[in-house]
Amino acid sequence: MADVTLEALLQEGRTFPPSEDFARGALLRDGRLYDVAAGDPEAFWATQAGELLDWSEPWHTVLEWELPFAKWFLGGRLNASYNCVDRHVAAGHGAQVALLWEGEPGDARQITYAQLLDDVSRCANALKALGVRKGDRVAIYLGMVPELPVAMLACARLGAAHSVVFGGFTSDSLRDRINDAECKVLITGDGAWRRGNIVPLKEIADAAMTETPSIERCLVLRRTAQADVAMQDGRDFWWHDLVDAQAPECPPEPMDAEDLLFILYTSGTTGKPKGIMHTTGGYLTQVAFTHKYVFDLKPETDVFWCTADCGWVTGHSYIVYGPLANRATSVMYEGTPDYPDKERFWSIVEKYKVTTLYTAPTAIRTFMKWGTQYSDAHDLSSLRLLGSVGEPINPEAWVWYWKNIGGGNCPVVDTWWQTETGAIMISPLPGTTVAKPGSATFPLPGIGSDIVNDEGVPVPIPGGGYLVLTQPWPSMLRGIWGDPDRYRDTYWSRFEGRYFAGDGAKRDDEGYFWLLGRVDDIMLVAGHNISTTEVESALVSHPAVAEAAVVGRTDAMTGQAVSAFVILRSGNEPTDALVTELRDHVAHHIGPIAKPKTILFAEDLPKTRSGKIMRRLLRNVAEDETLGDTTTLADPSVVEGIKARYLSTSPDDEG
Ligand code: 6R9
Repeated sequence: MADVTLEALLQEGRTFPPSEDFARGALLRDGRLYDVAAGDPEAFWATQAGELLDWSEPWHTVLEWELPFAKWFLGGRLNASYNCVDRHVAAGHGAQVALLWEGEPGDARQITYAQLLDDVSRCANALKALGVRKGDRVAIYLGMVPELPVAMLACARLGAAHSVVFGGFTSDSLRDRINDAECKVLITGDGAWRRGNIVPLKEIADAAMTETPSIERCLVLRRTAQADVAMQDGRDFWWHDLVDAQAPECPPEPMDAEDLLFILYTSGTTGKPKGIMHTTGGYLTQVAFTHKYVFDLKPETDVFWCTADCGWVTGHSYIVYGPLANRATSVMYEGTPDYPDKERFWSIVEKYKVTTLYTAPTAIRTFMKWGTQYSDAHDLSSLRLLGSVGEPINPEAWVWYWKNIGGGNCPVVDTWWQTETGAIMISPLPGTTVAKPGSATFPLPGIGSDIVNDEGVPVPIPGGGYLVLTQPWPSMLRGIWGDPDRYRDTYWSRFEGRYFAGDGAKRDDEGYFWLLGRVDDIMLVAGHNISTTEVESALVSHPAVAEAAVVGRTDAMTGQAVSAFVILRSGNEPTDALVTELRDHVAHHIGPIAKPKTILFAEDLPKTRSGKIMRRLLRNVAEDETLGDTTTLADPSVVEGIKARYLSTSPDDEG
């Protein structure tokens, strides 16, 4: 996909060095760590593992690399729950708040490290009583309540791998994930709050459990206190009966560095979900390292808020394991940004004096669409650092975030990584990197990456192609549960000896990395590769546009033509004149080749439950095909609505 037009694509000239104030106080004030790591990556990671974690047994070998299978810190023993909780209490920090939990209907709980140790130990004892042993798998299907991280850490304490299933998934998805990993116990709740309504978790879990032969016991948390929750005798136990009755001491099981810590399913665009495996020592090392240095963490003064759900990898790594390993104080929020009102996020920032906010482009674009009145109404001056993850962030959204949320003085870290990478891989270091809006900047110290062409040959700077990772990293996936061949085929067969991430990327003339979206989404127009990200970013740079998704649709003249779906910022009208203006705007910013042939204004875009735009379905709409699998959508009605509008609007077919 290396292509001359890439050079002509969106030019982002703005640069943002860290403010002097921020740089002065930052943990890393220069780029020395890059050189240290590049000189000897294994020694670098060994230093981090030793500095950031407590080991009950030292490792004898840092890395064993039998492509594509890596083992880190061989011979080393440690326990993740001990590292996230016990050692902080032992060091005298028991009274520090670990979780500032904000419940959806407005209730709140503060959980100190000492309390967390009690809770995790009791929960671990309860799991033991239910028959959970080292090496077992436990499924967790809960909303965003403190008992979710407690349950994860309780599994880790016993050496049982958890498999967290996002609380918005259906009973079929839950069933398939339980069966794939043959989980022995399911932890769920009576219900979860969602925009003032109750999601009946136990009912959904019951439906799943009719076809999950491996499940022996089910632990049920009371959260919503609905009247009739069916409990099956001998199988189902209430959390408040069983967990609360346990002793608050439970010795952590010493685990081998390479013992499985968790399985997390990622659906990708097609096929059966993949059970991504992460192990204990390497994963914990890299999440602790990245959480500390990418977010410049000061455990004494920072209040860290990652807005993801624990059902995704971002929640695993930056709500649970990274922050707790680093003894951070974190906000955990049960609800959504728009309930009970559109000020919810900003009142939480103000209430808890959040210093570090880590959220997703989909949320930022939604805030842009709403306008600044909601954030303006709150004191956000506690913020000192902002982060983004999940999709490429359009330069305009980056600048909006920096200006309106960060007040123009917080660095923004755009962090690229995946469920498979376990932890952040490409990101600025906020005290030293000069940021460019829309660029994730550079691979972190200790990370090897490159951009290659179709033949796997590195593309010189500047230039674009496929993003690959060139050397093993501690938190890399150890495989796909039950399917080593699929692991090799999916990630290691496209380019020999290198990990293929599935994303397109380019480097500008200063070597900055720009992520261009999934390669499956790249369009081919009149022989030119055009990235969805760049056309979308050009559209979003127009003041009327909040969000855009573009796809290629078959075209007799050019092979494919660009089809755009656009969401306007509030206060703008969807007129024909605006269509013309937007097409010209793209032509002006990128070039005539990228000019959308059709533009449809929409109220919303089809997104996965974790907020990523699903272009595959928009392609179905644009091609007038029947819609493909919509089960991973957050709201399937959105794409049906777009389809109806698309069919009733005759596409504008002049060139
Ligand atoms: C952490 C997470 C991974 C895919 C990844 C890429 C996209 C994530 C990004 C980004 C551009 C960023 N992605 N962060 N693209 N810039 N900062 O999201 O994991 O759900 O497995 O998704 O998300 O396409 O390959 P996961």
